[in-house]
Order: sequence, then C-alpha cells, then structure tokens
Amino acid sequence: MEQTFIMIKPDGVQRGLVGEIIGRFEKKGFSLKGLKFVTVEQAFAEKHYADLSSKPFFNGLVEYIISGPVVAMVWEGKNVVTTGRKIIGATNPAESAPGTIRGDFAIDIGRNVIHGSDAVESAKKEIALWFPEGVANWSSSLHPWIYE
Ligand code: IDP
Ligand code: MG
Repeated sequence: MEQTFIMIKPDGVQRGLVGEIIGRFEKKGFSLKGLKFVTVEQAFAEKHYADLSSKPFFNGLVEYIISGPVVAMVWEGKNVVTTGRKIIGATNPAESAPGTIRGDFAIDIGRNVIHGSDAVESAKKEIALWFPEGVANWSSSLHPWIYE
C-alpha cells in the first residue's frame, strides 16, 4: 500500500494545529504508520529540501523548518500521496481552496503549516530520511469498512 511523508511545520505546532491536522488524515481513512516529534538541525533540513537549494527562499525556508519542533509522520492508504496533497492544498495559501489545511489555517507561503511528499518516489526518499529506523507494521481492523 502507498505511503507518504507528512510533516507539521513549526508554525503548525506553535499554533496548536497538531490534533486538527492528524484528525483530518485519520478521518479520511488513512492509516498512521509513523509519528515523531523532533527538532531538526540545519544540515538535515537542507537535505530534506535539497531540490530547492537554488531557490532564493531556500535559506529562509531552512531557518523556518529548524525554528522549533515539527511532527513527522508516515501515512498509508490508496493514492495517499496525491490525496494527501489535496488535503493539504496549494503551496501558496492565497491559492489554497477553503477546506484544505493551508486554505483553512494559513496566509503566507513561508508559513504554510504543513509539508506533504509530492510523488511516490519523493515519499520513499523522505520516509527513508526521516524514519531510518523504519515505521510501524500494523493494519487497521477498519480496512474492510474503508476499502471495497
Ligand atoms: P510544497 O510544500 O507545496 O511541496 P515546494 O515548492 O516544494 O512546495 O516548496 C517547499 C516549501 O518552501 C513550501 O511549502 C513553502 O513553505 C516554501 N516556499 C515555496 N515557495 C516559496 C516562496 O516563494 N517564498 C517563500 N517560501 C516558499
Ligand atoms: Mg514540495
């Protein structure tokens, strides 16, 4: 089954949105496979965002991500990468639809509350980076009530 990496960024933690965000993924029917509350170092944040290293906002982005603890998670389910991005909303909260996490809870692109992997391949890379120890191996007893 497909997995994605979801991270509640330091602003989401500071603003008390952890329960709300986890609830949205849970209520959708996705399964939580990994969860940890960590503050990452600069080199780690630079690695996570390596693809964006040439962008003018890169340094500010790294400073933002290391500015406080984040909630790192692995969620599993059918099409969870694409659907997870829909639940999160567009990168710029000014363009995120109401009902999405960024559309409901964010205003500025540089304080957009949450990260989600953008493809199955990047999800694999991000899960390996954030959860080198591996994730939980369990399956929900609700499975037949969520999937036909
Ligand atoms: P994504 O998080 O929706 O996948 P990316 O393009 O991968 O968006 O950018 C990663 C993060 O970098 C964004 O979530 C946002 O926090 C930040 N970011 C992207 N573009 C800008 C910008 O133009 N100014 C400031 N921060 C930006
Ligand atoms: Mg991205």
